[in-house]
Amino acid sequence: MSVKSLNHVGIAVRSIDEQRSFYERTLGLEFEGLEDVPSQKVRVAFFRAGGVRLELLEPTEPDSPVAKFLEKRGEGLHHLAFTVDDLVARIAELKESGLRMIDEEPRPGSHHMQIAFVHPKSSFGVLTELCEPADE
Ligand code: CMX
Repeated sequence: MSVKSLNHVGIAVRSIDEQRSFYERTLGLEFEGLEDVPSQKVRVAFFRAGGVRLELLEPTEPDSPVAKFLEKRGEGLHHLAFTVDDLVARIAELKESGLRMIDEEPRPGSHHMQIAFVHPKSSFGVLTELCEPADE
């Protein structure tokens, strides 16, 4: 399998409003907008950093995976997301090679992407997301 590119870096935050000006004003990154992702129980803010995005993730429910993460580890790097072709086939390859998938089939993510997560225990402690534009 080969990924096409690093799509975005996910950062868990308690409050997007509190952190937005650091990324937008202090670092001068382009703010691309806010989105609710009900399937993941998060609200996200995107910033463009060259060819890569930063995704700030704020939990919207106490049982959101990001709420659990914040409780356990605090704010900071949450996941890396890589763009792939044919997500269904990539998931099958990873499962065949013995990796533990959180998502065994694609599910909807932000930015009109279909996504699937590899369990961090199978990716050396780094939560890894594969994503594919939904209309491809
Ligand atoms: N990065 C690295 N390790 C992580 C992690 C993360 N983001 N989140 C959890 N873990 C680790 C925990 O520290 C824990 O490790 P230890 O057993 O060594 O303590 C282990 O994974 C299990 O974690 P847990 O707190 O017991 O939580 P759960 O098992 O309930 O869930 C996980 C963990 C990764 C399966 C869950 O967070 C998940 O399904 N994540 C994928 C979905 C997601 O994160 N969505 C939000 C982003 C959506 C988006 O980008 O749109």
